[in-house]
Amino acid sequence: LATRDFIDGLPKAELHLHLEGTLEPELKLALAQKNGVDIGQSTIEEVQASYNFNSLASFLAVYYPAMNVLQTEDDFYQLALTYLKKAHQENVRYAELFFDPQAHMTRGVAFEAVVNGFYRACVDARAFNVDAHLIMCFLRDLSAESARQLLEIAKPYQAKILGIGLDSDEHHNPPLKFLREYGDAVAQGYRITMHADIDQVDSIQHIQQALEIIRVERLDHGTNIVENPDLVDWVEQLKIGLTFCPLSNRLVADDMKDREVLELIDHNVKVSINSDDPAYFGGYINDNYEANTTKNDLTIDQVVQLAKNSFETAWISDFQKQTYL
Ligand code: ES4
Ligand code: ZN
Repeated sequence: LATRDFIDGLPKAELHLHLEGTLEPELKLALAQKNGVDIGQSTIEEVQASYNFNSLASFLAVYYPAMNVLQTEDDFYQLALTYLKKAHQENVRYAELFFDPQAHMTRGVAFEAVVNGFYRACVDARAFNVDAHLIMCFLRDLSAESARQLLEIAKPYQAKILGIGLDSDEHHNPPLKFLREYGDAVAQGYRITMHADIDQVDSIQHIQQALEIIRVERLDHGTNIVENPDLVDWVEQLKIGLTFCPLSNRLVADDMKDREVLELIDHNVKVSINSDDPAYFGGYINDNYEANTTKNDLTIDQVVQLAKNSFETAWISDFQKQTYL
């Protein structure tokens, strides 16, 4: 069995983390006070008591309003740099980080404040040897038109953004809703991934659209792909990464998906362990590794394989991969 000490010391890549999901109660309260934003809570205990969810919808209902405390470029910088220091402590050497510009622009924050603040933190993290990059997500419950406008607005900033993702409420918002925008993103040179949240309505159809039609390079969550052996073969053959988030699944879907992950490891699928929204789901990357290791009695070899998978499915050159593996 791999111990917590072993997990802590292992070099890892983080591939599924929402920067807005790293907003800890302390920083949330400090920014609320600084910016004069009423969040309805005034103590850490009150904020923690509001983290009370049992579904994706109930989580998102707490998550988006909390973002009101983020107002200036420096706020975004501070949020991301605080996370990146934590990542460094946990031996994360490489990170691809989601952010949701539309969640900020719809409340009057300029795109450039968001991207410049987050990007500056990624640059500064190089000083402590974390190589971090940004993945810009479309909110899938907003229109395809809104996503297309976001791609336009992002054009002058494209050098600061590595890839495109898709998140928020999946119900009635299938991958094909964004077929054209994903095509445009690829044509512009972005890498592409998207969420396929577990146990959503039409989950397997969504995974199939994402893989066969949109042709994503990774799939975020997506572990219930085990229901369909043909799709498992597809991701194994094409070495498509699945970014699994145990603590998130346990809280939002009441199921850590431990058996599914064992099955994927056995099928040589490049599944990795990640944090999703660590300030909300009770732990950062090493807590996620530990939770799944304990649940599945993972051996050292299996844990090493999961960490290797994180680098192998990162959007870096083979040369850079060899420096980590
Ligand atoms: C998310 Cl758990 C989850 N699902 C979908 N979208 C998200 N954005 C942040 N966390
Ligand atoms: Zn996510």
